[in-house]
Amino acid sequence: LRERAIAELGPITLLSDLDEWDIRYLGRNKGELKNLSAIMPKLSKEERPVVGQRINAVKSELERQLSAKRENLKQQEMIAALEQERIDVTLPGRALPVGHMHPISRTIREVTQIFERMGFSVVQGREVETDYYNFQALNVPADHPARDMQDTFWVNPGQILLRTHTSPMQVRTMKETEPPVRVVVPGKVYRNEAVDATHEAMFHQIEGLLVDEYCTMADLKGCLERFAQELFGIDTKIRFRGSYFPFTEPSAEVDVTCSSCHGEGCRVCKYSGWLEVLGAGMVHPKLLREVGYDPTKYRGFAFGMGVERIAMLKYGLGEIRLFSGNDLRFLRQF
Ligand code: FA5
Repeated sequence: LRERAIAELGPITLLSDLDEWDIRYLGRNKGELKNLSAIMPKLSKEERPVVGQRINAVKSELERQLSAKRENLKQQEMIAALEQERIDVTLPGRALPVGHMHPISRTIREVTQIFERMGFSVVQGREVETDYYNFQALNVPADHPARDMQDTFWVNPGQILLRTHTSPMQVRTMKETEPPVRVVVPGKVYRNEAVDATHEAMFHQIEGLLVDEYCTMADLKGCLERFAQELFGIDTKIRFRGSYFPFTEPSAEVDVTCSSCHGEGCRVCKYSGWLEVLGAGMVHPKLLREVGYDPTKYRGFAFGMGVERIAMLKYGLGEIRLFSGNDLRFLRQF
């Protein structure tokens, strides 16, 4: 048995063959050595220790040879692998695909940077708000018709909601800080809205708020004109149209000249030459009182702009749904 086992071990070159050999001779179940031990009970008392010792000696020897062979084969496999997988370190590397900023994130960054240069700081609000901050504190009581201006996604009807605009941050900011206040607040907002080419149910706004002892509608106009010219170019004009928001008085909707149509009218602005991008006004004295400011001493202006609408203007797009459509062919153009 010993001679046969050793003779068979010699020519083995594969680790898998070696495992088979191991099972055949040394296997604990049906290995040949094990089978040999089965004759022990048939031997006489004197023969048993002699035969037993001999079997053990062969077993140890085969085990030793097996592990030596295994080491040897492993090394050979490694050498072969190293030979085969040789790497040419002088080859140029493969370029990895690099991601980039989403056009909406980029627009938010450009807009907030313009306001930062005018002395505003950027703060973040929360997307899940209370009825108090989204409506009541903004002078929209429970039965007020202005609630219908923005259809609401409720988390807990009448109490918790997905904010319909970034204006709740006006109240939160004023409650937390003493005047003077100068902040812009970018973020997502949600409206239960019929979606079309210019309306999304989830979109982004940037809120602006300034409160100081001296502050007029002219400051608001100057600030927004400067913003529009920095973002869209020095020839850009803005236009104020009288409007209504419960939290500003007076209120206005602000349009900017469409930079896509070069005077002829285009799909982006529906051939009018103007595109509405934000709502604005002077902070209502009721809000100032609500947060504990003295309305005879302080005044403020606020505005809220739609980021998608601004990006549409900037990039000459007629379809708002492209931004959230996840079509890489669209996104890779930015
Ligand atoms: C508001 O949300 C007010 N909170 C804005 C405001 C802030 C007024 C501070 C006064 C003072 P409005 O609902 O008009 O207003 O929305 C503001 C802007 O968001 C719009 O001018 C438009 O650019 C954008 N917008 C509104 N609805 C949608 C929509 N469904 N999809 C994409 N953009 C929208």
